[in-house]
Parts: sequence; C-alpha cells; structure tokens
Amino acid sequence: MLNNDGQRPGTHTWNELISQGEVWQSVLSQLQASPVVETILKGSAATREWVFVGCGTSYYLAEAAAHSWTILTGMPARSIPASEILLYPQNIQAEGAGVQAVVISRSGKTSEAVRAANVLVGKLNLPTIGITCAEHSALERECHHTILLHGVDEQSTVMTRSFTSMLISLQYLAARQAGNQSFIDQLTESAKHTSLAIHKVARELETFVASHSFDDYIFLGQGAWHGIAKEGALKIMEMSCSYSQFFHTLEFRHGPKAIVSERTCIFFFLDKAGCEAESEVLVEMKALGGITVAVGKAIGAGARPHCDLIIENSAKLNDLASLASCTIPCQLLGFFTGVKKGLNPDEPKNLSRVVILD
Ligand code: F1P
Repeated sequence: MLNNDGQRPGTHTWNELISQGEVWQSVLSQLQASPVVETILKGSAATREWVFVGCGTSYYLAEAAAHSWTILTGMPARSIPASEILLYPQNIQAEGAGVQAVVISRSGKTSEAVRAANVLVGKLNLPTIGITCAEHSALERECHHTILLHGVDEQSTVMTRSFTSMLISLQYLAARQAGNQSFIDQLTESAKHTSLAIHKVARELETFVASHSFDDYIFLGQGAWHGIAKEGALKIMEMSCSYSQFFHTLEFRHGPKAIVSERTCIFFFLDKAGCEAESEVLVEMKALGGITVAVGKAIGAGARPHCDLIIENSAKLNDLASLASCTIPCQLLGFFTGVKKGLNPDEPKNLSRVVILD
C-alpha cells in the first residue's frame, strides 16, 4: 500500500530511525570540533547544579540527560518540563551562583521551550544553554550559547534520531566536564555497534509485532532508564495510537500490575545496578500472563526463560553508553505497530511537528 506521495507509509520516519548509528558518529565528530562546546566547558567550571528543560520527547530527554549528568560528573542535576518554569518560576529554587540551565528543543521553536529560556535568562538570571537540531531558531536567540546539531533534524513529526542524538550530545558534554575520555570512547563504540546491529533489531521487532496483538503497553525503567521508558511509551502512542504507560520498574507492583494480561506488552529496561530487583518484577509479570521484552545488557540467566523477546546491547559497553540505543526497540515497536494498524507514522493523528501557542 502506498500513500498519496507514492511512498510506503512511514518512509521518512523509517529512514530517520534506521540512520541513527551513522548520525551518532557524525554528531560525535561535530561535538569534538565544536568551539561552542569548548566555550560552554570553560564557562561551567564553577557550576554546581544542572537543570535540564524540555517539552514532550525533549522533556523525557531532559530526564535521561539529568540522570546521566549526575552519574558522569557527580553533580546534582534535575529535569523540569518547560511549562513548570512558566507557571511556577519561583519553584525552580535556583538562586545563588552555580546553577546552569539547559533547554532542549529539536525545532528550537516550541513556544513553551523558548518562553522558558526567556524566563531562565531574564527573570531568573541563569546562564542558559540551548541544544537544537534547527538553524536560526528562536531558542538560539534566547540562550547564551547553543549547541546546534547538523544533519540530525527530521522531516517527520515523531522524534527518533533527534532524541538519541541530543541525548548522546549531553552525555558527551558531561563526560568532557568530568574528563572521562573512556566514556566518550564508549559512546563512539555504541554508535558504531548500533550502525551494525540496527537492521537485525528491526527484523526482530517486525517479527515480534507481526506475531502478537496487544491491548496496552507498559514501559518500565529505573534511574536514567526511566526517561527512556517515558519516551518509549510516547513513541507507541504517537506512531500507533495505542494505549501505553510508564512506571519505575519496582513501582509497577504497587497497584498498576492489576492490568496485566496476555494482551499486555511489558518492556523492561534492565541496567546493571538494578537488574536483580528488576528481573524479579519481570518474572512476576510473566507469571501473570504478560508478554515481556527485556532491553539492555544485564539480562541474567534467571530472567531469560521468562522473556518473550530479548534485545541485548553490546557486552563491551557500559550501561550508560548504551542508554540511547535502548530507545531504538521502542521506536521500532511504535513504527511496526502503526503500520500494522494501517496508520502512517509520517502523519501521526492529532499531532503537529511543533507546538506553537498564541
Ligand atoms: C517537542 C515536541 C515533541 C513531539 C512533537 C511536538 O518538540 O513536543 O516532543 O513529539 O514533535 O513537539 P521540540 O521542542 O523538541 O522541537
């Protein structure tokens, strides 16, 4: 079936999604040669706390970036939806020196993100960095410095490679702040590994979607992976108009597991620190009849027999360097589910590429 421009449904989204490994390699090269990155690093020597801000996918990115930042630098970091800064600026508690704001926006045009940057700079007098994939943006005009990623932006409404590229960019910045060249090397390795592995993962997800039908989707993650769980849930909603939710993995036992059935798809992001406790939840949910997907590197022998699908990251990489790649199976699940339902991921229902408010 072809859509009105003679292309298969989701062509733009597919091409952007499947290009992530190559694009990440280009992004890391851009960052290594970026004068803006050097200026930011020089200017943040006295920074004691980082605040990451965004909307939608970019807010979930902010959450994953904040966790990554604390793990890599040891500094406090938090994520805030842009709307909270607009509605409750007094709650940001950012008085005093040493707080650095980072506003994340693929388009650089989202009204709430641009307005939040204006409040951070003007009202709260905070040094504010932007990161975006679009040139000459309103966000860039509001921020003191802006990291602009070339060759990343999408034609599609749904964010895929822009999410993962801006995430690894912020992880790169954190690693540079911490003088952790080994982690930067791991990011480069993750990009190369993803280029080689992404088509195999795509085939596995296509087969999985073709052989199952679900009423609802659950994404479970702890720590930095909770932001990935939120993004996974959003991809399914955006690309396939399916009902999905996210929880901290261990929180799922405290009531929400009531919905688990044979028609519930449950994604578990298993990281080294939490895998033992998270795997116990996986075994329990399988026993309740749920269909379980394990994503990560720490899928232990105890969990494996209870997984309906396992997507394993490269054994050579540490967990955090694989954080972005954990998003890809969710993007693929949303894409193939949307196409299976006769939808066109390039034209998601009800959505606009950028939310512009009057
Ligand atoms: C943020 C956003 C996306 C969403 C849709 C509308 O965009 O809310 O998360 O998927 O594309 O815009 P941006 O501020 O990152 O451009």
